[in-house]
Amino acid sequence: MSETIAALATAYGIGSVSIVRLSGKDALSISLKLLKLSNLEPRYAKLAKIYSLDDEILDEGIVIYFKAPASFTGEDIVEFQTHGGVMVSERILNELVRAGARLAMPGEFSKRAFLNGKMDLAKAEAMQGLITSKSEIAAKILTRQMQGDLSKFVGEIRSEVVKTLAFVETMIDYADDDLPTNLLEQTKQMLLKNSEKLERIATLSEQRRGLIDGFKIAIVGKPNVGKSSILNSFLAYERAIVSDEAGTTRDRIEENFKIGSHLVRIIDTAGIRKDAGRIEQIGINYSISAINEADIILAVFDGSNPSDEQDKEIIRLVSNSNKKAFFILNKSDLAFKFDIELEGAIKISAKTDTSVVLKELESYLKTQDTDEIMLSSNRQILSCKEASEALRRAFLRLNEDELEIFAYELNSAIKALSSITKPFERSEILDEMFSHFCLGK
Ligand SMILES: Nc1nc2c(ncn2[C@@H]2O[C@H](COP(=O)(O)OP(=O)(O)OP(=O)(O)O)[C@@H](O)[C@H]2O)c(=O)[nH]1
Ligand SMILES: [Mg+2]
Repeated sequence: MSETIAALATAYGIGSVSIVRLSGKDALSISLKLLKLSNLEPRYAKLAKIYSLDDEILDEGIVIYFKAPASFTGEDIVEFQTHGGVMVSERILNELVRAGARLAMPGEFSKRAFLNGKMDLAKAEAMQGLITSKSEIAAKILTRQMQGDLSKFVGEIRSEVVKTLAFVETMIDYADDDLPTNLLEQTKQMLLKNSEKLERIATLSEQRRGLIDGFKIAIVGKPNVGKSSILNSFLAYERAIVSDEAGTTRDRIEENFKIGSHLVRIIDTAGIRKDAGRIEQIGINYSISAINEADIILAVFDGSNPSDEQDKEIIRLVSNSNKKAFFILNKSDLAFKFDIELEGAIKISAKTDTSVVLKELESYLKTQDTDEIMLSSNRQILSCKEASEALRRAFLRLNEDELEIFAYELNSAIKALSSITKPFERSEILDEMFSHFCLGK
């Protein structure tokens, strides 16, 4: 961490202000060179001219110096608030590099903050999740998580397990007696309770990944049933080509839009295509992959025609997927001829109004909102599952009176729990984790 790193901290593109961030032991001296100043007062916003090393003026902006350790990374940081757009900040970055800094890797500022003890891993991941979160509720949960909710939750379970382990190790070392029965019972309860708690939070978080990543909704159905018409109606513009020719949509089309407080991603697929009496495998594959990827499926049928084999295939695929699905009988402006009873099916005419589908989606998404703690990365989910399983195994060992293996399982649980918040020894795991962070963060 001896190098001084620099990066654009705001999004790359047009905006009124850009922030260039510099962190490391030479941050101040490098900045002073470009500012032609002899010093900067910590935590004071200073309006200053920024020069190149060749004395050319690059911009005039606000400069703020955060003296170590009272900064985001725990190192000296200087932030340059420059005029927005791409060119000004890029020129300043180039000069910072010429003056001795190097360009930061994605997540490198956060990684330094972590290594300098400014935040634990749970907080770092909550911060990253917050930046990319796709729903108001996720933003709420993750803000709380940054304040330490998840660390507290994990810490409490960890300390209960540590206490038990300490006690058991003493028993193994110093006593031949059996554990007192009331304590044994208490320990068993603790193991089961915490194993369930961890399992629950992992499962909930897995099911609700969409809160952070954005729920994916796939529109599937055979050709010509009105899938693209529904997409266009949702987006309120002609995004996809609609025609009475079966197989109009060949590629998959993806768009983001907001339903209630959720930013969702909707996928319009090519559907199952029939070719010379043979169901084309490629069409089926399109539908299957969209169904697998999606959190929610809109299975569309043409209500003005009797069902056929292809409709049945869609129903089968959707039912087997175990995903949340809405059945939609489209073309309700025409005479109704569909002959399969689909529970809860929504009748619409994409030509006139799809708002009832949006309402159903919105109320379903609302049911996914939660006030509970959520794990914001797969890494956290995996660690919680590992800890939960280790506690369950520990419970079984205790039942069989195998105290040494019991202690080993408790250790595994503690290790898994610690990995959520506390340092990993293996630096490549850290590199892997922080590399998914934004540049300049
Ligand atoms: N009468 C009526 N026609 C509709 C309705 N919705 C769609 N259509 C018509 O059905 C035809 C097919 O619509 P699309 O939206 O292209 O259907 P699709 O499912 O995307 O078709 P592919 O892309 O070929 O798989 C077009 O001619 C639409 O105008 C509806 O509610 N009522
Ligand atoms: Mg289409």
